[in-house]
Amino acid sequence: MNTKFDKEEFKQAMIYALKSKYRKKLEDATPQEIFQAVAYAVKDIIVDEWIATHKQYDKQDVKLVYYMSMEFLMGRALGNNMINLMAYDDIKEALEKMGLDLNVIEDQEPDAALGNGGLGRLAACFLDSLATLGYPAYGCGIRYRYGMFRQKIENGYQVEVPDEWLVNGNPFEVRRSEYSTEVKFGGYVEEIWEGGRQHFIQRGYQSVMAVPYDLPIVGYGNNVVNTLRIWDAQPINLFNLDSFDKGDYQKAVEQENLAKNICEVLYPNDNHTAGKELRLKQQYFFISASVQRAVKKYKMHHGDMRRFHEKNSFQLNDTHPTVAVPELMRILIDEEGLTWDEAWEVTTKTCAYTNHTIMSEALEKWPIDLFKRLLPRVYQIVDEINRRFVEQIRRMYPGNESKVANMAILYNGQVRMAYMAIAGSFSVNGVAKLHTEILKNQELRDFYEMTPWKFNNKTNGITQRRFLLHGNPLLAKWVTEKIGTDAWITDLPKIEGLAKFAEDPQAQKEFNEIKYQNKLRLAKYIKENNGIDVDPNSIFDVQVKRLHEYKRQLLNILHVMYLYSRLKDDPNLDMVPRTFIFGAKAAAGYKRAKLTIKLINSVAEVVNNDPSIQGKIKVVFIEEYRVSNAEIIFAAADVSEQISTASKEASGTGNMKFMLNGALTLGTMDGANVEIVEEVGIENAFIFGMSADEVIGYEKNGGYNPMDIFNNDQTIRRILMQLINGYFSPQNPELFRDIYDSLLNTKSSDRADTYFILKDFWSYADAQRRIDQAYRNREWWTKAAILNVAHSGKFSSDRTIEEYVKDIWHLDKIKVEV
Ligand code: 26W
Repeated sequence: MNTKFDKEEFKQAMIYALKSKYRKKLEDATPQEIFQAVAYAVKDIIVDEWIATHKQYDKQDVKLVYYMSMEFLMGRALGNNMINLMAYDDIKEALEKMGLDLNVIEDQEPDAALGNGGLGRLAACFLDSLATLGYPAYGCGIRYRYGMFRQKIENGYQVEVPDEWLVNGNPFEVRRSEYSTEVKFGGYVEEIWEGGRQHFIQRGYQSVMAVPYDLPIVGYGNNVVNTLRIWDAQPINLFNLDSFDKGDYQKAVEQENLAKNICEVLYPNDNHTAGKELRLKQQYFFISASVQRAVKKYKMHHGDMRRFHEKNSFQLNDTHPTVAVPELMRILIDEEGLTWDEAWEVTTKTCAYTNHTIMSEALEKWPIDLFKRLLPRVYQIVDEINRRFVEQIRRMYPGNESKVANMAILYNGQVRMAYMAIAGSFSVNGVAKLHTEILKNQELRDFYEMTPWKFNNKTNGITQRRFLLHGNPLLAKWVTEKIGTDAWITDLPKIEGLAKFAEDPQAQKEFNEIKYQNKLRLAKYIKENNGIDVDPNSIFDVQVKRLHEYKRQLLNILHVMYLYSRLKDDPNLDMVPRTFIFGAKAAAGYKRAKLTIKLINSVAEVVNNDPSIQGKIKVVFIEEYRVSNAEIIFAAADVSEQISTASKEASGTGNMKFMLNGALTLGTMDGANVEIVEEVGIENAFIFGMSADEVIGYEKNGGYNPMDIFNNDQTIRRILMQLINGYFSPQNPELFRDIYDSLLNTKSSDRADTYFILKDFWSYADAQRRIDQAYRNREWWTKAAILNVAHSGKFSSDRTIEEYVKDIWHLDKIKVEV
């Protein structure tokens, strides 16, 4: 309960917002207008704390972390803000008194989908934890006009629809034009001597004005409100010049277009770089603006730029913000007059880099020509960073040019961003234990050998405030009742207190009832959104995440096809009814991923409409998987599918959200699954498949030959033939040929079955069989589910953030009184 909350005051604030924003009375307002009014009333409460927090920053002269990220997958803000203000129940009641339903109001808010998947959602969880723990922090990103596309499923195919998330305005944002700053592109560098030193001046450039919008990040129950600052681009108004010649006019038009394009849209690629010029523009745009602001802010209270790192850390969320390294160098040298060595010292004590993937397609490399043309001065600095770095490599490994080839930042006509991030940072971290080991021993081995002290692990986490307290209110309330405290909300390991109820019959009954209610809630959602009836007594077996070959949704659906064939052979087959639930967006240009969505929907079409199998299997593809419906999905899951090819999933965070909500993991020993099993015990999960070492071993030897399996295994052959004989696509038997080929390499020159789907098939099917058996023993299953919740304590992003603070950022907490 928030002691400062006053229902009457809240109501008046709402009514005032309706009046001033829409000239309306409550009874005439639309649901969207009511949402806006509620949000403004909530913002009213937030702003006082927001101001107080920033006053406190100044007063304590705090060190700040800037979390630099091209993606922040925030989801909806209203519910979470109310929860963190500890005013959720009060507001809910106040609204009920006015005859308003909070759930309906929350559903009016579009998701802020300024991210693709795991990396973007992690950034959002981190902001929540930073504020809740009272650490001074800014998120720095881009205010995309269109976020992640909205997904429609038409005739089984994914169709992308623009995400116009800002059409009704964003009630929580505050435009801070007073902090606008210019960002320059292109032109050339003029070098002049003046005052006994060389100066570099960018000429003939185009520029845009970066305008920040601030979003409040409310800490849980501590009066702390941090800031997510997202930048918009505006043209610099050359038309206002008193006189301009033709050249200026041309330039003005070009600059206007540049500004219009930069923040237009989030690139919807996950783990795959398209190497587009506009993306590099986006990167430099938000980084230059953020770094300029950070420097200005520092200078308001400090004189010595050589001590900048004592008050600032820049955390680079993957390689996307890496241009922060040369940009900080540029500002320190060109604008602040530091020497190269001084500037390098500051930069490498300010920047820290997090790696989120080992997928080679995801490694960002920019053609030198493009980089130089777009960022001429920054490129000169990159060139010098590289020159010195290569020199250092040669000193360490005289005569060993392969080390240079393996590590140089500029190589083969490209700028290798990951290598620049490593060279320019004092810390390089992976996102789960296994992932960090693979970085050290395989992917980044040479860098690890050279500078082992830079490398460290920070296993990811998730915020329990959104994914339990908000997403699963029934379970949240039950946890608090059982363990006799709500301390888990800010101290998740406390949830361990549940373990002693795992076998208690009464507790089991209550737990199962809650799971059942959550399954009803999801069934209702599926009925409303997909028109499919699902049985809440069936096992809800869920795989929700981005669609990617390495995540192996294909393995899942092939297994469904296998089960279906068994049921066709034997309609009386004894199995617990199962609902296979999928949710995934495929990158718009990723053909095979999109075809996999079509395959899932085609199988669903056949299976769901075949009365002969008596409803034993249902397949559901949930359209438009996103943060807001994820909360409903996790709460309802029995089985959490985490089946990536071992070594490929850096961490995964969905796996943690399922665990927290009492689903059992069906997974490979990959990413954070390894640590989940460590916490909950392998006996309370269903683990299968090749190990990371085995996979890496095969890869080093050019893969394996899936044809051996195909030729010798009738069952697998039968399933695969269904991909090319029209079994699920009678109108077009060739429809799934590409998927078939990807597994068997009959035409293409790529290696076949790169993700070891056939090789892991029987091991997966066996794990699925064990699930079927285990679910029949309701006491056992419920016990295991409760134990999963009880042992999820490690996976709070609060723990992760404390580790970043202790090992990397070294921040002090602030205390805010209002
Ligand atoms: C350049 C295109 C691009 C876009 C996004 C390349 C790479 C990415 C991200 C690294 C993809 C991503 O979201 N990675 C995920 O990060 C999560 C948070 O650390 C991990 O839990 C996931 O395992 C990882 O796939």
